Amino acid sequence: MSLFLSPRQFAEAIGVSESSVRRWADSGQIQMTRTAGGHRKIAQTEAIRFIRETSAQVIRPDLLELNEPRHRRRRAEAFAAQHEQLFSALEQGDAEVVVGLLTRMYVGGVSAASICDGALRHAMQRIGDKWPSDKRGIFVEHRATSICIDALNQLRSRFPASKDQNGIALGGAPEKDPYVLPSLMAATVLADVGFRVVNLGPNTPLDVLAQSSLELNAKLAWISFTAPLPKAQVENDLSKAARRLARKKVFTVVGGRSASRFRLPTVANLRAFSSMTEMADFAEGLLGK
Ligand code: B12
Repeated sequence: MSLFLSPRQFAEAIGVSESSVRRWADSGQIQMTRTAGGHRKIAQTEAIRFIRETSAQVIRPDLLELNEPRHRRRRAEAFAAQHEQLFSALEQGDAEVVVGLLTRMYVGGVSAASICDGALRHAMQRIGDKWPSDKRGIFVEHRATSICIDALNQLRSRFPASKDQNGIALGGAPEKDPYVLPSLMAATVLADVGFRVVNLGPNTPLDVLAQSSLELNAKLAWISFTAPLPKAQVENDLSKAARRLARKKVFTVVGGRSASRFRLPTVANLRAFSSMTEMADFAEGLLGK
């Protein structure tokens, strides 16, 4: 929500002319502030004070965004309902519903990063928590993972093709890390931002990942850590790979639920992010968006 109104918005909200509002501001009856760009604005709290004190009649409450809390509550409720539906569909193995929900969210303006960090992550977390390691749990977990893989690939097919020939991103999860979804999510998010992506997936030796990134002239190489791998080995492999990539000015981006276990090497082009959203912001910057 914007906590400020333009003089015109305020004027329309109470049914007066914009010049009246400016006159009140000049005579100090209502306070205006200036934005960084030099535009005059009225804080919502100041607008409300003025209306109360002068008994001005509000004819367009929507312009004052006074209905906002209800909108926000409705939006939060809609989000919660979508999260719940996604969890049930994944738990019950209903692939069509999952694809439909993700598509609706995306078409409704939710970024791939928010879908991954929000609904998808929470649903998979609940599946992991609800089904501890018994046979039924393995079945539900594997089926849900497989549905998510299909759904993310279908979602990606809806993104416009990248026109930036230099914007290649390549990545995967390290050797002995079997997790498919985290790296696929990174690929999906980077494609949404506009990169051309190559996802090497789970179980990729980091020297192979570095070598392939250099061969393809990638701008960014992501590494997703989920499995609790031996610290010393990972730190050594990561340090070598990140240094190699940094020499050619490639950015190494690391993340994943076990990434914080490792001591990261001090390398100029290495970045660690805890969410897809943070990575997407950084990646947009790299593409100059
Ligand atoms: C599916 C699953 C499996 C499947 C994986 C199938 C496959 N091929 O992918 C299988 C069956 C292999 C499996 C095995 C095991 N699993 Co498991 N698994 C899960 C589960 C349910 C979902 C994982 C997933 O895909 N999540 C979706 C991802 C995308 O979410 P995320 O990892 O949180 O990622 C987010 C961020 O970390 C970040 N991120 C991730 N990667 C990256 C990368 C970059 C670059 C950036 C910027 C950000 C980023 O963004 C993501 C979106 O927000 C989780 C539960 C959970 N909470 O996630 C347990 C879970 C991870 N597993 C767990 C365990 C214990 C195991 C096993 C040890 C079980 C066992 N007894 O054998 C084995 C270990 C396997 C191994 N070799 O390490 C534990 C881990 C506990 C811990 N602290 O280490 C969890 C948390 C379940 C639990 N609640 O206890 N598992």
